[in-house]
Amino acid sequence: DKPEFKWRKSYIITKYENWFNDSAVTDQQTKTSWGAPIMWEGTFDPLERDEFYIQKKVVIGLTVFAIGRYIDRYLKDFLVSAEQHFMKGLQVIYYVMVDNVSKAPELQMSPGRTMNVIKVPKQSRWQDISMMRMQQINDLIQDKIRFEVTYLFCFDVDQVFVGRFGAEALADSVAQIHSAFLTASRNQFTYERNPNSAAYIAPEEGDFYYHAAVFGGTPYLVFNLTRNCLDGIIRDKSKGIEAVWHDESHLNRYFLDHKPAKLLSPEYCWDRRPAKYIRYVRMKWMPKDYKKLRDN
Ligand code: 2GW
Ligand code: MN
Repeated sequence: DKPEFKWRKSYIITKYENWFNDSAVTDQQTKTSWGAPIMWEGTFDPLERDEFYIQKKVVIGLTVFAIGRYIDRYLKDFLVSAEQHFMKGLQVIYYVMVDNVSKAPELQMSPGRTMNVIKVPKQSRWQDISMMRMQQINDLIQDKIRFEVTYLFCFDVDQVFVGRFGAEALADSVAQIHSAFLTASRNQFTYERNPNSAAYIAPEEGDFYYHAAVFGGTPYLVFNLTRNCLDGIIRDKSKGIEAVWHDESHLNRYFLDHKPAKLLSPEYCWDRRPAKYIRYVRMKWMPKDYKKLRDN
């Protein structure tokens, strides 16, 4: 008999805000123990980076999913803001995955930028909508993206770009530090703690808590990442278990074993705390009405 998967709504609504360590981001770690840079405003020269990548004629891919109510609620704001701030001046190909193609917004793209709208099936459980992105990204890299882009970024849709998100973020594999856990200690990280899950991380393990709302790298390495996460998700499903933070738990397991080449500071995916907590905000979460969007 299968356990029933239920979203712990009360947990989310009441406890979520408490996760945030309510202090300004001051001391900035700019390098990991394995030598990967952590990108903060002031640690790079934006013009120099852009020049280098424009001359190399790189093409940047971006995947984003909007299924069901997320199309109307988030997709247009995400894309319009990406046109203003994401890899400005570089060649960009958007891969917009929706369950209803006719609802995708029609936008005027800047020169050198194109948008593909791709129909994907709607999973009935929202946890599967989130997790099965790993499968759909993996399939699309295999069939299409690997022939078209130099680097690929994969994003949640419930966020907007508000500042530069440029070539400094490019690397072979890129992970996003979750803003809520920047100053948290390892035992506060919400890794999967069930040893039977493929996403299990032992209490004495872990580098950072990564946010699945942003990850990227070369198509080859994002292929590897999505394949690994998907395999873990499927293995868990066959045992009737599901990791506490779904695809994000598996992503954290993956990056523990395959250290990312570059980390993005929380400037690149900032929560909704006022900007006084951080020097520069590049992307920020959109408000979420959990009741309305998660009532299923
Ligand atoms: C998600 C939750 C509840 C109800 C609906 C959905 C939903 C998600 C949906 O109806 N339509 C949809 O397109 N999505 C896609 O999945 C969309 O791209 C969205 O950004 C993504 C992840 O769902 P989201 O953003 O509501 O979840 P978060 O912000 O709590 O995401 C973190 O945790 C997730 C796993 O629970 C993922 O790992 C995600 O990458 C994390 O940022
Ligand atoms: Mn999200």
